[in-house]
Amino acid sequence: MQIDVVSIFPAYLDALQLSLAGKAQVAGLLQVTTHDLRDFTTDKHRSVDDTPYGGGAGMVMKAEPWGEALDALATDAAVIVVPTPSGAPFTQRMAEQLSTEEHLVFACGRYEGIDQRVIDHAAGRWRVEEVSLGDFVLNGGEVAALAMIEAIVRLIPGFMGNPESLVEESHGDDGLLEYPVYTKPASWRGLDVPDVLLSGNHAAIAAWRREQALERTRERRPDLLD
Ligand code: 6GU
Repeated sequence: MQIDVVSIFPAYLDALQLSLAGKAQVAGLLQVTTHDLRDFTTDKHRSVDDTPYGGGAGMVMKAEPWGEALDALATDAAVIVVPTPSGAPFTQRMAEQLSTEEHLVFACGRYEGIDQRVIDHAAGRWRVEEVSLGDFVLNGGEVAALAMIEAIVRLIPGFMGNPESLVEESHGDDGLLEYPVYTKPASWRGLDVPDVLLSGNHAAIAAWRREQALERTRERRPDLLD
């Protein structure tokens, strides 16, 4: 998979060279390339933003550099991902789908967002997904893109050292949050690991874990049970 990320702060994405995503790149499963939006400007001030039509606070990212960047980077096979708090929710299902694509281009906006004509024009040429991480506001799309890319690339076949760890996790196929987990020692600061986990009774362990997952989901995310 090829991932291109366009941002005025490409260094935000440096963390992708670390850890598993870095190993996946060395192994050739993944290539992440970051780009500075200002390299696609043509004016001497390399300006990327301007005041909003209609007035209001803040600045809007200009269409021209984004148009040039997408023209230069997006192949016919590309899916354009635009992280924005006004996007559709980014979900595990979306991560699974995007992990099957051969080329993703992340367009990271700052300020009040990108001129809407960039998205509308791109949508005539590529699949464009405007996506949000949740109901809170970040200063720009970079941290959101980092999170989305990690969620996506860990699903690429061969990426995880132990693919079993993808099988039972929160937001998996059963739609429940993950059950609590424990490791040695069996007793720590007066707190004991639940007896059933030491019983060796695999059916009882599975039943306990399912009950815990249900209880957690009821408590924290009742919307997932509807
Ligand atoms: Cl995708 N972008 C920004 N700027 N803020 C967010 C977000 C995305 N998701 C949640 N908050």
